[in-house]
Amino acid sequence: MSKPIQAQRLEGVDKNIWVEFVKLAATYPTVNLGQGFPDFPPPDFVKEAFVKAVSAENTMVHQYTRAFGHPALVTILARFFGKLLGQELDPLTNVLVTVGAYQALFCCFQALVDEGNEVIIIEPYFDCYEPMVKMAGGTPVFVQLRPKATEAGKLMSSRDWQLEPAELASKFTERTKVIVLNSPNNPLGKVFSREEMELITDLCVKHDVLCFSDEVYEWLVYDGKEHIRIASLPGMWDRTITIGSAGKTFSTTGWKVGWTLGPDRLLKHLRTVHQNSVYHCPTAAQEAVAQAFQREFDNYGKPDSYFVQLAEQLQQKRDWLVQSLLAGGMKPIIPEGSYFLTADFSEFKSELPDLPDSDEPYDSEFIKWMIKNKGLAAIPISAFYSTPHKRNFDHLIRFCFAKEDTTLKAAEDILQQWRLEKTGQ
Ligand code: IK2
Repeated sequence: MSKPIQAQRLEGVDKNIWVEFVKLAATYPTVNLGQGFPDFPPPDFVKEAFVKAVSAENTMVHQYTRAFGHPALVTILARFFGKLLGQELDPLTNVLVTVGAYQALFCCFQALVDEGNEVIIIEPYFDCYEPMVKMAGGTPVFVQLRPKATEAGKLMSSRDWQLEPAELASKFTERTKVIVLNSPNNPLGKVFSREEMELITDLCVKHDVLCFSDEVYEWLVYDGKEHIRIASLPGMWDRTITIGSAGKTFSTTGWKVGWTLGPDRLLKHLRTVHQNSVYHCPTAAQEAVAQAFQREFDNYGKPDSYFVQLAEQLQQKRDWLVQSLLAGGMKPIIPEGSYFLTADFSEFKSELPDLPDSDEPYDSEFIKWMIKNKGLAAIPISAFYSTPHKRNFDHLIRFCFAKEDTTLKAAEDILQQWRLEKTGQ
């Protein structure tokens, strides 16, 4: 008998929504509101920092740097986030630089989740959490954000999606090792309130559970909403790993610079995974991100701060897309943060020819049809749910509004034209 080729840990984790939908959007001419990246350039000071890094007289910027983070970057990250977390951070032991937030997440699960451990994931969730838990040998346990009924005539907000405290508490068992928190959340854009964070904190402390807090959209909060860092709540620093992304922070997703912040007792195990996998991240991009953070440190909270400006810009883009979708006949859920907006497309259900034999969720079929027939790309919400729940919300699709005004205008035109065709007016 021939030997099995595939390692068992890859069982059931081979499909990936990004591989499939990025390819589709590239195959057909589309206005791409699918994958979460800005199609506008990063600010000049960020681009200049990169150019300066590679043209610097210090030729060592072209060589390996410190495995766990370029010294200039870990130093400024420790200063910057130490202030925000109310915690003295040691650049060498409390910060680890990674290949984007994606590798940060991978290090967390590989380092701290074992066979038999349960990991609580809040649905809808950034899709990679589930396969990463499984590859580490753990068991994902899902708890849903439940949409509350809204007043007639009022648009739903991501704030209306809430955890049921008793339901959440029931998921914590002796086997629970970690809860994953993502605020602002991808895909809904929900920004968890202090009360919701306190509920999670109490349960983590009571059951001795760790928290992986994915905060890649930390600067992208709207309408004066506050981003709360769970590691800053009493009792949480010592049990939390905070994950960040320069891609989302400086509109440079292609640089793939990310980081984790946390106590040495946790980070030392992440360093073991890191040194035995990628070992080290590109030096020049780290140097540029360090310079960009230094500039933001000096401008913190001021009108010149990119973090302030980017949130203002994106709030306007969010509002534009909300109006376009409403005019086009979809019902948007207003996000309080992130790059994303989720919309109900139930009114369009009759558009698609019947596909009785398809075992694919309806939202996925709909987007494939929309890409091919209308030239507009989005991402199905079913991709952000576990298999048993995928069909419960397949009347929703996710749009990315971190796009040039010309892209948003092109999307508006498509929706308008589509509406005209539907209504015949
Ligand atoms: N965590 C979350 C919540 C993310 O959204 C991302 C980036 N994903 O964006 C693609 C999309 O949803 O369209 C990451 C982590 C990974 O971040 P990075 O690019 O720094 O690896």
